[in-house]
Amino acid sequence: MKKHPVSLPADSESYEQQPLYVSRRRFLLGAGAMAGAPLLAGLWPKSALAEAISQALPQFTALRPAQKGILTGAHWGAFEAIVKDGKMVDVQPIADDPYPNELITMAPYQVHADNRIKYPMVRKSWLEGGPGSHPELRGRDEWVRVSWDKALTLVADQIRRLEKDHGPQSIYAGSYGWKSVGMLHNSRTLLQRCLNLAGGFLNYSGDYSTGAAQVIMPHVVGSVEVYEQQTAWPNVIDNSTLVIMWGCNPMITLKNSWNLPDHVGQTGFEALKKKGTRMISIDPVHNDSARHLGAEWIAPRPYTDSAMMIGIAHTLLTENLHNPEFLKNYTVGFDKFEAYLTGQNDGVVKDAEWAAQICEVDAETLRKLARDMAKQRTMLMGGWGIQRQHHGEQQHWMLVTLAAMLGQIGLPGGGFGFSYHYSSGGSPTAKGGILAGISAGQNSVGDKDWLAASTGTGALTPFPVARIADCLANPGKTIDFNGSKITYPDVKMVYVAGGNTFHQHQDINNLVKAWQRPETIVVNEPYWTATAKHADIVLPATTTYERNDMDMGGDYSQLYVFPLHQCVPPQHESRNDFDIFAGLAEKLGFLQEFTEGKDETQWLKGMYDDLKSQARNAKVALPPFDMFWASNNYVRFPVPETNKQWVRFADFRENPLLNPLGTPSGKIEIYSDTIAKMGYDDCKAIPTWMPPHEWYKGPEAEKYPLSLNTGHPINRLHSQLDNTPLRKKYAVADREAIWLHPADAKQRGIGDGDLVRAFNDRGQILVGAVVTENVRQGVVRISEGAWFDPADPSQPGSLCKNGNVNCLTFDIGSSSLAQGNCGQMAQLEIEKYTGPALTNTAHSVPAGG
Ligand SMILES: Nc1nc2c(c(=O)[nH]1)N[C@H]1C(S)=C(S)[C@@H](COP(=O)(O)OP(=O)(O)OC[C@H]3O[C@@H](n4cnc5c(=O)[nH]c(N)nc54)[C@H](O)[C@@H]3O)O[C@H]1N2
Ligand SMILES: Nc1nc2c(c(=O)[nH]1)N[C@H]1C(S)=C(S)[C@@H](COP(=O)(O)OP(=O)(O)OC[C@H]3O[C@@H](n4cnc5c(=O)[nH]c(N)nc54)[C@H](O)[C@@H]3O)O[C@H]1N2
Ligand SMILES: [Mo]
Repeated sequence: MKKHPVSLPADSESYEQQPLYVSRRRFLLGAGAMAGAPLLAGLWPKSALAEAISQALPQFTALRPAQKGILTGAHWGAFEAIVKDGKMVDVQPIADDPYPNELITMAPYQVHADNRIKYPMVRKSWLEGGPGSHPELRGRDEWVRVSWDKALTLVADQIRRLEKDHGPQSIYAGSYGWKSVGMLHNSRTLLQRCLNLAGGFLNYSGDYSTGAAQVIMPHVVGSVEVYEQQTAWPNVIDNSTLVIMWGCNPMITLKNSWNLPDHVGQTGFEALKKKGTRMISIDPVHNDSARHLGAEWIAPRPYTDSAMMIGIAHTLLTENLHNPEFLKNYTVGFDKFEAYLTGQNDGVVKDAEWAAQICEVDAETLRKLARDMAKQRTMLMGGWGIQRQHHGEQQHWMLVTLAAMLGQIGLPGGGFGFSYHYSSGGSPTAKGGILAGISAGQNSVGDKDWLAASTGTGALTPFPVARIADCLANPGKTIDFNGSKITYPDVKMVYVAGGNTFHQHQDINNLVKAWQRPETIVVNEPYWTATAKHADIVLPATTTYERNDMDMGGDYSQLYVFPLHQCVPPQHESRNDFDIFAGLAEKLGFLQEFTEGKDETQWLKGMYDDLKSQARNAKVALPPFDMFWASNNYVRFPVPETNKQWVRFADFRENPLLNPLGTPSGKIEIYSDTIAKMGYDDCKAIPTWMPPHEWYKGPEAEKYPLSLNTGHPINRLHSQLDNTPLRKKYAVADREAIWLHPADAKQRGIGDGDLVRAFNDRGQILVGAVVTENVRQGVVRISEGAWFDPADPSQPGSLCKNGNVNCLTFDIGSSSLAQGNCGQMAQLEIEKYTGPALTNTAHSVPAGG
């Protein structure tokens, strides 16, 4: 099979016993003893060993001749850390990173940040009054320092009590979030491993990234699609003559990856630019990618994309630009969609004029787009912001429908791709092996009776992740989800390790209230984030640079294996999440099961040995673990030539009977009988335009005329790095920036650099004005990720002094089908801020901390 499924590797098993960190000193001694390698001087010298091996084994690269530091890395890239006197002082990118990312320069500031959590801490009222004491004081109570032993005892006691008295569904330990790279020190997995051994826990399904798309796509094309390998970049560069970036800002979003990035995606876009391939960006924001790549800019009204696509489809149909042959052989239900386009049933013709009065892109531009797409080899690259919306399912369904009408799916350089902007989808897949990380184990669910009583089935059903506030606030409530019903249990404890709920979730002021329902909230964190500040017990966690680990580089390419060497000792009293959960496991009586008797090095060696035997099967030789580790070098696997020309859906196109899609019909479903049978009025059986919950034409627009765009930040990963000096690059008057159009600014007397209050009925935030023609009039852009910092934490809805945009978004599901989040939309108003001067305290340490 030519398929390149990219799923996160199945977690492996291994674990360690007396974890605690391996100190830098012990580590060096150990490494030296293992390999007899010339690396004992403290900093890694030019590695003669690496050179020697790489001559014998080309995949064990010696691409870093000027090695200066210790090889480690992050979501933003692999790099060498320069350490002096036990402090990280500088970094340099690895030599063959084709597109180094400035974010790596913040590593020293991450390690030595002023707002690290230094010690285990307990919220005063909780410590004094026990679980459930004064939950309204979360976020403003005092903190009390306790010993590790005391902190672990407090947490273990709650886990034990709740598992016994209220069952596993009373502990929400899903802990959604981007944590850090590393296959061993994987905070969320470790949390779940511990809670599984304790008797089970409540989990979530889906994610904040593609909540809507990943649920609708299996009904349409038989796979989640958003995380699948794409037609390989060399093939796109050779064959595509028109590239549409639909709500897609790849030069920014490709900076970071789930694993370490290979940064191949940016080189693909650069190659298109160099070749002069025509590119069009469809986005209410003239985004950085469009500007850098010289793409044409078409700016629809936000949240109206499916109407715009439907209008284009109508032109394709009526001007006979569609491909009936393809529709007949490879899709089902086009006739029903055609009836919708022509208004057969509702009397509304969905032509370009109809679309134009919704999306406010003129009809002639839409018709021209249709003609341009049809007359050449067109690749539709869909970003994900367009589906992080009410009815967000429709956008990707419509993009697939457009591509199906064009009939180029499965042809070189044609069709659609939903991850060219993410983790380098389309970076050709290498041949070697995949690291399997530590596993969460089974959700064993100790006492089945609890579940039978609470769910009627004996199975613990995860809830769609973005329903968390709804779930916490409404035990017993039942919601629809993808054809089934989910009833929320009564959550009494929340445990977060590696996520930032008070950034990621919509309508933060609503979350503040829902967050007061559980009795106990535990957070493992390196920093005093808003989530940590709103906990009862915080356990200080290390950063990647304080521990040894390994990870893949290139989510889709599986191109590299990077060692992540410990650079400095754990700061203050912080511990690795592994050690924190091993400590809990010990208190709960299953230390051996948790660690499997292995320490950090043994776990890493086990993972590497497993990888090495996969590589051997693929006829790729790797050095033994000790040598790999001692050399301070990384592996770069070879990429087979055939993978460089791999075309997504080519096999399906070649023979749809032999290679059917995973849909009920085996074909692309423009009409889904499965969805029809669910009978939802907010997700129908064909892609449909439905006005969203809030938009510029809704009644809410009278009071709140501006449409919000909350794209992903240029110089952060979500909330990560907001507490570093890189914020000087984007913060305005020390607040998150708001980009607004000159006409909107003028109308309100706002000038560049002014402090602005942005508000609606849900909340208000302080932001700094950037007046720019790079946003469409009527639209404001505030990136997601600024740390929540309420001016008066005792007053829900008080002004957020740092500009957290999720104070303005609303918290409803995208539809009954997917229940994805709607983070990319809201109506709001802004005014020049004239109130008292307010100090930004988002990155400061709370009282007692
Ligand atoms: N309005 C709006 N909201 C959005 C979005 C949007 O577009 N608009 N985007 C959404 C999307 S796509 C996503 S993925 C989410 C992201 O939401 P999150 O994943 O919650 O965001 P991060 O800022 O990456 O938070 C990760 C947290 O883990 C901590 N951490 C890092 N390493 C470790 C570790 O080793 N151990 C422990 N214990 N903690 C660690 C970091 O300090 C940080 O606080 O946000 C979503 N929210
Ligand atoms: N630098 C950086 N890179 C990242 C991340 C990060 O935080 N920072 N996060 C990572 C993660 S977890 C994810 S999920 C991905 C996110 O990848 P995406 O979800 O694709 O990124 P966004 O920036 O949310 O949205 C992409 C573009 O969609 C546009 N857009 C928003 N609303 C609309 C609309 O209604 N119509 C149209 N046509 N366009 C619209 C935005 O203006 C933006 O330019 O990025 C990943 N990469
Ligand atoms: Mo995401």
